[in-house]
Amino acid sequence: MATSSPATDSGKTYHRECTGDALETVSKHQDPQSITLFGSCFCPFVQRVWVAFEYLGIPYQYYEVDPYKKPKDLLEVSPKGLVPGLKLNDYIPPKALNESTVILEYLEDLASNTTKRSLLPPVTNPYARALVRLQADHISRNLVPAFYRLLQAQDLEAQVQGAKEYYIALEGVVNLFERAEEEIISAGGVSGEGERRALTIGLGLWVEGGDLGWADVMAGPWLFRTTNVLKHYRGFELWAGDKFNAWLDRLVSHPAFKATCSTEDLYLDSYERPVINLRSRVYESLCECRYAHNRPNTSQVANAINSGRGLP
Ligand SMILES: N[C@@H](CCC(=O)N[C@@H](CS)C(=O)NCC(=O)O)C(=O)O
Repeated sequence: MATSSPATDSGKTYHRECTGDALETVSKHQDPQSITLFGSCFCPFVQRVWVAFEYLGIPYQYYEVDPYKKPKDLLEVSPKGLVPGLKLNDYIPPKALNESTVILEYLEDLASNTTKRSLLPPVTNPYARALVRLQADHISRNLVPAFYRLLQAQDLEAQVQGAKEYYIALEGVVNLFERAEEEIISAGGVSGEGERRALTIGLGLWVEGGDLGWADVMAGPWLFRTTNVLKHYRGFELWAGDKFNAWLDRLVSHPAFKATCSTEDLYLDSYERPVINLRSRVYESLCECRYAHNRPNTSQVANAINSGRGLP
């Protein structure tokens, strides 16, 4: 369950370069391509998009940026200076896209015309697609904000409450996965293995024998950070359900996901700054001050959660 944060700030800060498997992937994606992915090694919103590039087989050049410094080339592709951003180099002049969920939709459309891969159930099964979108909606509106509320909760009471809310959000994901499996596969009177396999398409790794799906990509980066960042800073343990754990194992070891993962230290170091520093009221007022002067290196996500606003 929740515990309070480590008492001291060791001064670690976010990394500016990937490590481990992610670094290897970056090194394979340095040549110019039609699409440049503006990413940051620690960012879960970037990881979402990055996993989709890998899974859908869309060529890209990876370009590491520091979103807290707001370099000009990042602002050109993402008006708020948030990562991820895409630069679409085939247009003259180049065009741009931002917002992880919009980018995901774009990549899905692109792949349907090129690599023919997809993270969603086929268009011939609109109800299955809608159920997957319900999962994605819950992940965006409940799971991701609950993750940050727990991570940024400072006193023990708020952390316990945050942990409860995060469990409830996780349970909501599981219920929606179960619903899709039940309604699309189990209740359909499936006659053979071939039909079962066809129906699992796009339902994601929750279903045994399934492949990576839309909701896996939407939630995966935060689930992964639950196993390292939330565990380390909040003592948060995921419940021991066999099916849940088997799903999570399949997800974090899926080649497209693994290819985008840095080593654990990168995530622990990168989240120390908001987590520990926000404990101190003195630092909180400094943060406010930086924000008011619109200086970089104040997280828009952290500010939104602190003030109860929706995520940027
Ligand atoms: N809604 C955005 C959120 C992206 C986001 O918040 N990215 C963070 C890094 S994880 C960022 O760029 N932060 C810079 C800042 O807060 O100024 C999306 O889904 O793409």
